[in-house]
Amino acid sequence: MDDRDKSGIDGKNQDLERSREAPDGEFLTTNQGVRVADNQNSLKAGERGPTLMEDFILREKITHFDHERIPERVVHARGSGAHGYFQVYDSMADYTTAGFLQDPSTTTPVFVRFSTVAGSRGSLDTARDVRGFATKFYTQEGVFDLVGNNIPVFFIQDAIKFPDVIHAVKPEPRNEIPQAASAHDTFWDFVWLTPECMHMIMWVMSDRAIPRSYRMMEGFGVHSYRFINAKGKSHLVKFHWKPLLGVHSLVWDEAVKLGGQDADFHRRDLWEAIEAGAYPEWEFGVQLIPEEDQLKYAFDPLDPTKIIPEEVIPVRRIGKLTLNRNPDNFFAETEQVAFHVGNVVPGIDLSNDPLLQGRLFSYLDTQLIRLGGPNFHELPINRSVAPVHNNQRDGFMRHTVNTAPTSYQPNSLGGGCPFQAGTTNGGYHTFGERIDAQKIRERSDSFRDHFSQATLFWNSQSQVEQEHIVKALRFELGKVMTPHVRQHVVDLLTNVDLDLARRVAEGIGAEVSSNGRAAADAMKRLEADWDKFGVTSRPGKVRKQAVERSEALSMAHTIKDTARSRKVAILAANGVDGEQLETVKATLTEAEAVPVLVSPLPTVKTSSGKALQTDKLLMTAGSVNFDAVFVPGGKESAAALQADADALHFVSEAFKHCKALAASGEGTEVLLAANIAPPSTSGKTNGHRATNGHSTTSLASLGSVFVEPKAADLKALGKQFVRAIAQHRDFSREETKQAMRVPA
Ligand code: HDE
Repeated sequence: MDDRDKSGIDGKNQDLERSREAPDGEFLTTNQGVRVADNQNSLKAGERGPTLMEDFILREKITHFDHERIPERVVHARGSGAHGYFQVYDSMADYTTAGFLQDPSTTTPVFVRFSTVAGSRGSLDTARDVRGFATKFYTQEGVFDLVGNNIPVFFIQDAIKFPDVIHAVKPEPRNEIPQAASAHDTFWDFVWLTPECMHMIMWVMSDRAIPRSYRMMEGFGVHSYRFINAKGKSHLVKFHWKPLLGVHSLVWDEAVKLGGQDADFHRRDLWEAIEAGAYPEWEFGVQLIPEEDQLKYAFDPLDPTKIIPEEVIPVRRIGKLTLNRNPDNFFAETEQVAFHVGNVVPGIDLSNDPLLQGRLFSYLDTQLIRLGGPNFHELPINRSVAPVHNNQRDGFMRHTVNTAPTSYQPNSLGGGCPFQAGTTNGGYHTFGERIDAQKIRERSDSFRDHFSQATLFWNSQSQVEQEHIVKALRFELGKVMTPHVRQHVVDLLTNVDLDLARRVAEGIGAEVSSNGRAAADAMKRLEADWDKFGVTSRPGKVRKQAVERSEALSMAHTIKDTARSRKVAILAANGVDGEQLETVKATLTEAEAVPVLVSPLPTVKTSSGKALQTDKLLMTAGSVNFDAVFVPGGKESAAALQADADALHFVSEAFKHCKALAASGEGTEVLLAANIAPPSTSGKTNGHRATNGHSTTSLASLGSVFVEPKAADLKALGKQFVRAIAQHRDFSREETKQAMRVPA
């Protein structure tokens, strides 16, 4: 008999209900349910006497407190999670028997945990780092975990190198410095000695490593997995998550400042969006390779340092993930959730990717130390909604009360239960891949091309994206104190792209030969030093990729059609023109953006005397917390803001970060006072002149700065503003930055 849960979308929520506790209207008790009469005073021998050992209430409370902490994850310690559901668009029966991928009417509850990798649990959200994107599908056939990242490749090809790369990136062993940062000697020392890192290095030095939001990141399964259909046919499959808000990033200066302004920036963003009903959504994509075609490409699909370019095999979008509920309790859910790449369901199988193979060991093992024993699958967030019956017994913290008279199989005393399912009753069946090989400790030759996809990534970036990669590398290597480490990373870059290497070298004082043999010279230098340190994973022949550029690799081509959930600061002080403020605010709200009143004052009085509650005091909210800024008119308000250095900095910083700006009426003068102007405007006399000589007409010539000095058509202003916010940033400002009067 099949007693599987059929409760669908709300299944996990109902399941969690069994474990929820709420104190509403209840008395305080001990853990034994005894009511506590006094929670303010311990039991003492007399008024001024010592506390008594006897005080079991005190001892229970303090003992529990002393044991509140569990070991944080060794990687991905800092995270943020949310509940949601998944729905497939069309049956995938041609490729897989996985039940949750058969029927568009099936909704599968999920829990997703996003994370940074290197930092500890209390570190900042906006560090330059890979982001984890781990999804637990509570399917009717058991739990399927897709434990992925926001970058489609990894640093290393073999699991045996994982402790090394993580030790290298973690704070240095002598002084535990720096926290949550790769910009230090040991990381880059590992990189130059591990050339297979180069493709991943390009991604982590790009703005992908500083996402604007968890909601605006792609996700990737990284490894090839397998889909198996009812006939037993196998396809290798790469999994993708494509965010419907597009893929957007911070700029580095912003990321650094957010570390101080709001270390919880990504957590808060996810939490607030879900609370506000702006549910984040991703489409689930697959790239499929028939089993027999594995070796047909210019990369080995088992090599986790390689992508399948989307031009070679398009990503087929097969379903949608929606996150619609915040956890009730961070520890119980986000901290205790335990993912495992070995949690697969029938129809989804593993590949021989040597990194995936090592992970299959690691994830179960790590939960034993982190969650203290083998029963972590019983924790509410981890337990399957499909029923669990087996002969596993006992262990620390066992929750299940097994009532059967037997705990072995085969048995007759327990009626033979639980029965083996076989494949006819939905039992998991492993793909019968034929393996006939000698045991070796070696890397496949098909894994040795370490540069061609790094070059593909570089070539696919926009001019601005390339410049950001150069700056990131200069920053990171600029913090490396050992000259030979810096030089050898540049030597590796020389083999990725000569122009890239030259630009980085220039900024950090490294060398690139100018004799036309730069790459060969760099490789010679590397080979000599690799010999000294016993490096065996040498690069082999560079393979010609099918494409020289791939649009999918650049964020410049992403979705830019919505201002939904974007935070817009409305900067105002007493005397603000309430009508201007409300008109633009209404347009923003209509576009589902989130207007936030920012002011030096806790309450703002409009020119008509209305009192508005400030949402964020200027001193608590830098412009880095917002996607765009609007400064409404009102003589008194504009004058106060022009006289306030923090307000001017707020505006000019948003401009520097290429964000959309708008101003109406006298608000325009605040922009001018903040020195926002294209270079040609200084000294021009047409248009409304501010005291510093810049003009509002010239402001209007800045693509994404919108001004209405006469406050005539504010609806049109609002609409233009919304369109610019949807563009995320106006990077043309960076392209011409050198020439522009941008305050530092
Ligand atoms: Fe992980 N990884 N990893 N990893 N990983 C962990 O498991 C490990 C790798 C990823 O939100 C740990 O429960 C090894 C690739 C995510 O709870 C640990 C190797 C990818 C998360 C572990 C890798 C990931 C983890 C630490 C190389 C992207 C957070 C805590 C063989 C495809 C999951 C834990 C969460 C967490 C081991 C490489 C993603 C130690 C040995 C590649 C998203 O088991």
